[in-house]
Amino acid sequence: MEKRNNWFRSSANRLLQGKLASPNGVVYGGVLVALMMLSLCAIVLYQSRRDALDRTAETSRNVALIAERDIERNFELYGLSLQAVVDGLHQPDVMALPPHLRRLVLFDRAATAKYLESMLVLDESGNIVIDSASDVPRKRNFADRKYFSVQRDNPSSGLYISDPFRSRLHNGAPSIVLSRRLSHLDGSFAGIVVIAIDLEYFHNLFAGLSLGPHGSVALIGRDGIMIMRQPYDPRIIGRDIRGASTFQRFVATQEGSFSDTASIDGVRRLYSFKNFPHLPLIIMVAAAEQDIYAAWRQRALTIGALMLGFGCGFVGLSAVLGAQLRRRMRAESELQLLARTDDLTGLHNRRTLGEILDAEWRRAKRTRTVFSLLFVDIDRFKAYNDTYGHQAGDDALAAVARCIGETIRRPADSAARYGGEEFIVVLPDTPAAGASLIAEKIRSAISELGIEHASSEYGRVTASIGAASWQPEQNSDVTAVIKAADEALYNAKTMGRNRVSSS
Ligand code: GH3
Ligand code: MG
Ligand code: MG
Repeated sequence: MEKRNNWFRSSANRLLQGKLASPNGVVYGGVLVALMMLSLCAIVLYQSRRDALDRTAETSRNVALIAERDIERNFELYGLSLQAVVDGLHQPDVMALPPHLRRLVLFDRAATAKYLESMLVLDESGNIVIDSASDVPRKRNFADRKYFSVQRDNPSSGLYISDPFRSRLHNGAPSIVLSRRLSHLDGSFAGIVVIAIDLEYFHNLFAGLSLGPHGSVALIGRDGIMIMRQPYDPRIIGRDIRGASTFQRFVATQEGSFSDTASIDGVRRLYSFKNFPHLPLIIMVAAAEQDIYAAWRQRALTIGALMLGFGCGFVGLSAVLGAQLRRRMRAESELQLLARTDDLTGLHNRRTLGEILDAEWRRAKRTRTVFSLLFVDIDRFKAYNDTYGHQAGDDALAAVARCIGETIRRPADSAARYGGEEFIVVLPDTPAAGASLIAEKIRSAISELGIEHASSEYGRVTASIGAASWQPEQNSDVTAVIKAADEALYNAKTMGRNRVSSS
């Protein structure tokens, strides 16, 4: 468990230091956070758009329900009044009454209701025989009306609601008629009783409803005839919309909601409809999608623009932070490199040499491998300085250092300036023979530089090299190896310089 925790902690640290703390990590992190904020904003806006739709659907359903109840209650009352007339006509006592009393008995106060144009009794030929408006029936014949022929030809029509028509008795006002059949005792047709209702009733009922600038509400017969529609257009009243795709869906189920484009004005709306439970009518309330989403769109634009600006700002800030971090890291690594290298030669400095020796020494001991070290000292360098000047001495030092660096090729090998004109080459995992070989290569490479040195017995800049190795079976430490290499170097010097000597 502890091991697992450690693993987790070190992975997290690696991730933090390696990825998130890197300049690119900061930028990617910023982009990720901005994207997450934008996605969250998009989800919230999408949800509020759906809420707007749901709320509208619910409001439409409620409006449809209330309109339906109002219409159905009124029609129930009209139906009862018609039934009362039918019943009264079967009473010989009532029929024996003088016309004005008979009128009072047959047509109660319902006949004076607002929007109720007239109540009439028609005989089997379609002539008015009893008129709610006057004791002397107006001389009109309605045998040509569809509601008359329907009742005449179908004994079982019951309460029949006509299609809208222009009333002859009321100066062409748009009306509908509710009718009931009168039968003789033998069941044969005796005429009809009708109530004519001014369509103004529906017009006023719908006009009071607030459905948005492009909303609409309509009352449609189940046979597809438009009875009333808001926004009101007299040309639409009585139109047959049986072929419209929306109507097909109205009759498919008792009630429901769906989105569709209206065949009448081409506006896309959310339709809520309900078939009347007791009448062959359908009420439809439709809200235009442009109205439903108008407020939402405004809000979405404002919030979306703000969030986008905020997200872009966040990404920009991350980019600036990332760039700053990159600059700092570069400066840090440059500083680190400076602290580790020797100014003049570009090789490792003495401090770094200490670290390298320490690490390689421990590794050699752990893996029990041979470890070699070369001590390089330029010959007669004091004389060189004296002859050619300090600046020339510096240049020669740098050239020799470059030469040493280029001669050691293995990545594990490293060279450092030990001090003055002395260098140490560390050769891990290299036996004495190999070390001597490399030392000889360095020596000849320095000599081949051909830097003139008049005060030297060789006439050119040369170096002496002392090599020492550590065997795993030896029980000594790194300073002993350095000392051995130094002694070997001393030997090389005493043996005539420009040579390699091994301890
Ligand atoms: P030997 O062959 O015995 O090594 O003779 P040497 O003159 O090289 O010996 P010594 O160690 O006495 O002299 C080293 C000289 O190297 C002293 C100094 O003039 C020169 N020197 C040391 N460091 C620098 C440096 O950074 N720049 C220059 N130009 N000269 C340096
Ligand atoms: Mg020296
Ligand atoms: Mg020297």
